[in-house]
Parts: sequence; C-alpha cells; structure tokens
Amino acid sequence: MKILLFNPRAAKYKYRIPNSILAVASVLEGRYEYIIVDGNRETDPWPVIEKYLRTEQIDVFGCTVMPGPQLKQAIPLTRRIRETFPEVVTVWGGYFPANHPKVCLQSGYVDYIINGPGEAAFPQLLRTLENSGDIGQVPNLVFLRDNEPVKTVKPPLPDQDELPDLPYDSLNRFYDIGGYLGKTFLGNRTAAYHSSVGCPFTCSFCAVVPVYEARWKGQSPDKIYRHIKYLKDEHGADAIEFHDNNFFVSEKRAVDFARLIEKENMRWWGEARIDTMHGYRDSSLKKLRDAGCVMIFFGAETGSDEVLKKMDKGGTQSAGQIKEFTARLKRVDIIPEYSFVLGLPGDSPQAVMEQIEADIGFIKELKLINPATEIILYLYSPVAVEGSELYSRTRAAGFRYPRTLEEWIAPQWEQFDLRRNPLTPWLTPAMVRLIQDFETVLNARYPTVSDTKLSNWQRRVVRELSGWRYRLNRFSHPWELRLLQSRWLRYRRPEMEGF
Ligand code: B12
Repeated sequence: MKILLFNPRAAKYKYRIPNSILAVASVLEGRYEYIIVDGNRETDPWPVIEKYLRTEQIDVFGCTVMPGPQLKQAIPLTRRIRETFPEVVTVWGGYFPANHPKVCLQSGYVDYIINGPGEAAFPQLLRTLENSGDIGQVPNLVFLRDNEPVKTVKPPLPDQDELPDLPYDSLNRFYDIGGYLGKTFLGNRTAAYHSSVGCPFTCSFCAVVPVYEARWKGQSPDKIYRHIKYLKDEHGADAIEFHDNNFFVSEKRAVDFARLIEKENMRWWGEARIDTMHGYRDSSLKKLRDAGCVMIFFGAETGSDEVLKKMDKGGTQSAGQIKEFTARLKRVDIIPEYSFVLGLPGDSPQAVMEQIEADIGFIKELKLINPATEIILYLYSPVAVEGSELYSRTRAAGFRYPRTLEEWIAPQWEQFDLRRNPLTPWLTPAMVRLIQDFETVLNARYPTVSDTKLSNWQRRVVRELSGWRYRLNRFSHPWELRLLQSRWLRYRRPEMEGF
C-alpha cells in the first residue's frame, strides 16, 4: 500500500514542523511507501496532490485536521479526491474529526477516523484493509456501520520512549527542514517539538479531554534531548516550541530535561498548569530559567473560583494562587502567558456581563503584579465534553454544532473555531464587543513581546495613545487603536498564528 499524508494549511502561519503527520510517518518508515504534502508550504496543494494520485498508485489519503482554517483545505480537498479518485481510501486524524466523528463520516468522503494516537492504529488499519480483516479490531478508530459511528477500543497510551524516532530525513526529501525553523522572539531558527500526549486534567472547555480522557504520557528527558540536539546540530535550530498540551506535568522530567539542554544555550517555551508549577520548588523554576525556558503558556481561564469549578478545572487552581504564582514567575524572570476563556453561560445576561467585567478587572490586577504577563483572550467555544455540567448547560441553552462539513467552513463557524465568536445563544453582540474592544486596548497598552517586528518607539506610541482608555476602562469603539494595529503595526496575535 502507498500512502499520501497531508497537513492542511493553518492560516498565515509561519511554517512549523508538521508533527502530526510526521508522527504518523514514523510508523510507516520502512514498512509502507508514503508521500508528504504540507499545505503550509504549497500555494495550492490540489495540483500537487492530484499529480501524486494520478501517477503514484496511492491507496490511502491520510489527512490531519484541527478546527479552524485547516478545515478550509481539508474538507474541499478530501471531497474532491472522493469525486476524482473514488478508489482511494480516506483517513482523517486529529482533534477535529476525533471530536466530531459523525459529521465527518456521514459526509460520505471520510472513510475512517483515527481517534487519538495513530502510531498503533494506523498501521493496523492498513494491514486490516490489505487483508480484508475485521475493522472493528483496529484500536482508536471510528467508522460507520448502518450510517452510525462505531468507536473501537482505546488502548492505554503507549510508552513514548518506545515509539520510533521522527523521520526528519524523510520529511527533508519533500520539504527543506530549514524552512520549518522560523524566526520568533525565542530565536532565529525555532523548532517545534511534541514530547508528550494528552493531559491528566478534564477541563470541560478543552478538546483534548474527549480524546485523551485525563491520560498523559511523556518521553524521557534523554529522548527529548536527543531529538533537540539533532535539530540543533543538523539543522541549526536555536530555540524550541514544545507543542505538548501539558509539558510540565512532572517536575522531575522538566528539571532533568533542563539539566540536559542547559549547555546548548537554546531558548524554549511550553504549556503547563498554574497549580502544577506553583508546586515546583524555587530551585526548579530557577533551573528551568537558567536552561533557557523564557516563557510558559498557562490556562488561567478566569479570576473567579466559582467559574473555575464550573469549568471542571480541577486541581488546586484559584484566583489567589494565580496572583501568587504570577509574582513568583516575575522573581525568576519567566514570562507567564495566560489564556482566559470568557463568556461562559450564566444565570442571566447581567451575570454573564458582570463575569466578563470581573475577568477584565482581574487581568488588569495581574498586569500590575507582573507587567510582562502575556494575555490571550478566548471566547468560550463549546467542546462536547459529554457529562460535564458546562456542556449540558450549553446544550440546554440551545447550542448546536453544524450538521454538515460544508456548514463548518461557513464564515461564522470559522470565527467559532478561532474562538472569536462562538455563536453561543447567551452571548450578546455587546458582550463580544466589550471583550474584543478590551483586547484591542490591552494589546495597545501592552503589545505582545512575541511580535518581534515592533520597534520600541512603535510600542511607546501605542502605549501612550491607549493609556487613558486602559486606566479609565473606556474600551468602547477603540477605532484609533484598531487602525494603528491593523495598518501601522500589522499586529500579530500568537494564538492565531503561533509565534
Ligand atoms: C501546532 C498547533 C497549531 C499550529 C498549526 C500546526 C499545523 N498543523 O500546521 C498553529 C499555531 C497554527 C495552531 C493554530 C490554531 N490552533 Co492549534 N494546536 C497545535 C498543537 C499545539 C500541536 C499539534 C501537534 O503537532 N500535535 C502533535 C501531534 C503528534 O499530535 P496530534 O496532532 O494529536 O496527532 C496524533 C493523533 O491525533 C493522530 N493523528 C493526527 N492527525 C492524523 C492524521 C492521520 C492520517 C493519522 C493516521 C493519524 C493522525 O496521530 C498523531 C500521532 O499520534 C495542538 C495541541 C496538541 N498538543 O496537539 C493545538 C490544537 C490542535 N490547536 C487548537 C486550536 C483551537 C487552534 C486555533 C483554532 C486557535 C485559535 N483560536 O486561533 C488555531 C487555528 C488557526 C489556524 N491557524 O489554523 C486546539 C484544537 C481544539 C479543538 N477544538 O479541537 C488544540 C488541541 C489546542 C488546545 N489544547 O485546545 N495550532
């Protein structure tokens, strides 16, 4: 069998190593022939894919799909493959199909879905197709039977050290790896690496939960270091973005890795939980900073302990702890990058608006404690965490997902995916406007450190111009700042485009 692996374009995104399809390629290496097409590196991927399908006897089209802009390529392309090359089997993997299997499979042009890790599932699917075996025996799979999705068993997460190394040399045959190592505020040649899967927590707004169900497994520090060292020595990487959902689950793993990477003089970033890292010793935080860890992404979510409960945030996270931890990170010079989820359902429209205003006030408090704190604002975009109070409340309020894949790429739903306008029945335009106006004023008052093209005086100008609005909470219709950000600064938002 011959496989074509496709990574759809992720908006105007600086290229990063496509770890989703590279992880899949790692288990095909030496067993199946495969071709990689990266939508981030093709002006128009269709002619490239069409030519391979016409000339290379491709049996399986494998596509990774997360919500948002990637859908705009994944959906029309897969449909066109079904129309033009009906004999080709189509397989989707990643967070979108894993969270929305029914609408994908009932489209008629997605045959199978890999629901979670693909390293064991995909080769077994291929063997089963080759031998006309029982599809129901393939793990981590979703397929249609009598027009209804059937989910197969989810085995325990594999030991990440036993998984094969990523086939960078094979990727290099298709796309120069150097082109994936972009300039960011972390470094001139920033590599993306994924060293663990899943997350031990079950926050009811997070799409990782239905897939990994509070399971987490990580590579050993030695394996991570070996891969990073390869990217540094062979391809000149000088910085790392760890794309794990939760890199810092284990203090020992993180600190042991820091000890290994310290001598390489690389700067790095990763994602973590506030309560987990507030449990770290001061010496551990210092070791991480000394080893180049300059910024860490955290889900702060809200300044309300009651709302944290509603979100099933779990652990010990609280508003008080967030403030304490923000001050701790300032002392060790690690930049906290906090994402907030605003606009959850409330008992009344007034309650929803009051919570938004309270979270705005809380964010301003954090900025007083540590002005370097980076803030990312998301609007709550429902994820089907079945059985969670939040999702039942969301459904009860009348929220419904699109019924077809074509509807998912309608403009209003792209904004949904980008967590910009979630189409949730309780959120009024005035609430969305307040959040987006505040975001504009905040980004002017404290432009992100990650937008490396901004000069100091540009930063000073927007900071001065936005001061009165920020101090006096006069966020409404900040058109002058919006104009400056879009026309003069061409302001970059890391949550949309990566660093
Ligand atoms: C890198 C990344 C990006 C990159 C894009 C990368 C790209 N594809 O080119 C950037 C920064 C652009 C990005 C943007 C966004 N992202 Co993003 N992103 C990630 C991140 C951090 C890593 C993905 C990755 O490489 N994982 C490593 C691989 C190995 O894991 P994997 O993808 O799960 O793949 C495994 C399995 O799923 C399966 N599999 C996956 N695909 C396939 C395909 C086949 C054929 C097979 C057989 C198997 C298979 O096998 C793989 C190996 O086990 C994930 C979180 C995460 N840790 O996964 C979020 C994540 C996918 N992103 C998310 C979101 C929401 C977005 C944004 C919409 C955010 C925003 N508001 O703007 C934007 C979208 C805009 C856009 N630009 O497209 C969410 C999706 C949530 C959801 N509702 O489904 C995630 C889960 C983060 C989160 N915790 O919420 N993102």
